Parts: sequence; structure tokens; C-alpha cells
Amino acid sequence: MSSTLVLLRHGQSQWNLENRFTGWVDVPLTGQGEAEAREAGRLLAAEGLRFDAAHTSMLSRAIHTLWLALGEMDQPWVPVTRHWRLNERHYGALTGLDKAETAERHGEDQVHVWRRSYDIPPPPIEPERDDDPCRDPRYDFLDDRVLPATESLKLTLERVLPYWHDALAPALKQGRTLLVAAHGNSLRALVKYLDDVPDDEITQLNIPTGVPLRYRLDDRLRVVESGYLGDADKAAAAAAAVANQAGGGTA
Ligand code: DG2
Repeated sequence: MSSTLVLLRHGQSQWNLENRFTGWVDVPLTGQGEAEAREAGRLLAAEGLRFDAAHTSMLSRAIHTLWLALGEMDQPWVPVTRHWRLNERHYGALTGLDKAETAERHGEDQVHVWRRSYDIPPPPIEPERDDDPCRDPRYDFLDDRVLPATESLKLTLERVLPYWHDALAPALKQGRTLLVAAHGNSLRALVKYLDDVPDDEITQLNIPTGVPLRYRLDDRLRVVESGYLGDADKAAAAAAAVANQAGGGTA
């Protein structure tokens, strides 16, 4: 039995616009981000996709993107699960900093390592910072020991994978069609896993905002085909723009 999984990074957020490291900080979509989410819905509708279920993080930019996309598809009834394991990677001490200024201060190579390396996390967020987003009451139900102070992509994948195995994979094995609206790095983690991308190649992967990435999977959840919906050149240009947020050309 084959199945379809669509991964959708949220539309442009306020801190994407301001070029700030965001991670677990709950920032809203911009007007452009809302338009990207609606356009994603139009692309999904044009493909005739009908979702059995949708999954998102506990962060508003992903949740609102999902609402807007499903609304545009006229499928607002699709059951939605929000889960902290789909949150963006925690950006540690970089949280809130300007990406380009951080590159000027620490060098583009160092910032590239923090943004895109597989297993090197940024420095942990300082314990005295009361703006650590993990302090938000929405996470009070969680054991403190699972709350990150920083995350590499590897740590993000280790946190996302239980959700894949418990919630996503079983439904896909039953042939369900799923939509996952999440974040640049929580989705990079899933793409790394699905496509079995080597550690040293995942550094080149950048996911654009608001462009649906469709996977067709076989009954063993192996990828049969995958690709962005809509204009491929536009998706590639948007991914390149993400790579360039801290300067330095290709990331
Ligand atoms: C961005 C990704 O996450 O940033 O945390 O700043 O997808 O929630 O906007 P998102 C952030 P980069 O890893 O691309 O710098």
C-alpha cells in the first residue's frame, strides 16, 4: 500500500523577516507568510490532495500556516495534532540574535556550522535568560529533562523520531495521506531520515517557507518519489535565500 506525506514549512515569520534566530520562540506569521500559507493550500488543492490527518508543532507560525492551508483547500475539518516534538530546533544562546550580525561577529563559517552542521549545536542558552522559550507555561506538562537548552540537527532528529515512529509511520503504513506543518530544521531532520541523507550532505539542504514538499512512500515507507509542488525554480530560489540569511552564498 502506498501513502502520501506532505511536509510544509510555515510561511515567513516576523523573525524570518527580521533575520533573527528563532528556534522555540513563538513569533507570528507576517502578511507575506500568511499569503505563502494560502498559496501552499492552493497548490495542494490543485493536486487533488485530501488529507486524513494533519500534524504540527506547538508554535503559532506552524499552526496558523496549517489552518490557512487547510482553509484554502476547503478541508478545515481535517483532524490536527499539535506536538512539541515537531517544534523548531532550539537555537540555544543564538536565540533572538540577528543572523547577519552574528556572522560578522563570529565569522560566516562558524555560523554555518551552527546553522547547518549535523551534530554541532550552538552554545546552550544562558540559564539566567528569562526569555528562554522553554520557560513558557505551555511546556509545564513536560518533564524538565526533555526540554532542550540548545539542539543540533542530530538532537532535533532524535527528538522528532519518536513522533515519526509513534504517530506518523503507523498511519502512513495504513495508506493514510498526512500533512505535517512544521519548521526549517524539524523538517530538515525528517528529510534527512526519509531520504537517508549523509551527515556531510545535509549541510546543503535548506527548506523554503510555505512550499509543500510531497513524498510518495511505498508500504515499507521507502521513498518512491518526492518534490516541491509548484514552480521548481521558485522553490530553489527561496531555498537559496534561506541559505544566504547569514551571508556566504551557498550554505
Ligand atoms: C528558523 C530556521 O526556523 O533558521 O529558527 O531561525 O523554520 O521556525 O523559521 P523557522 C529559525 P535557520 O536554521 O534557517 O537559520
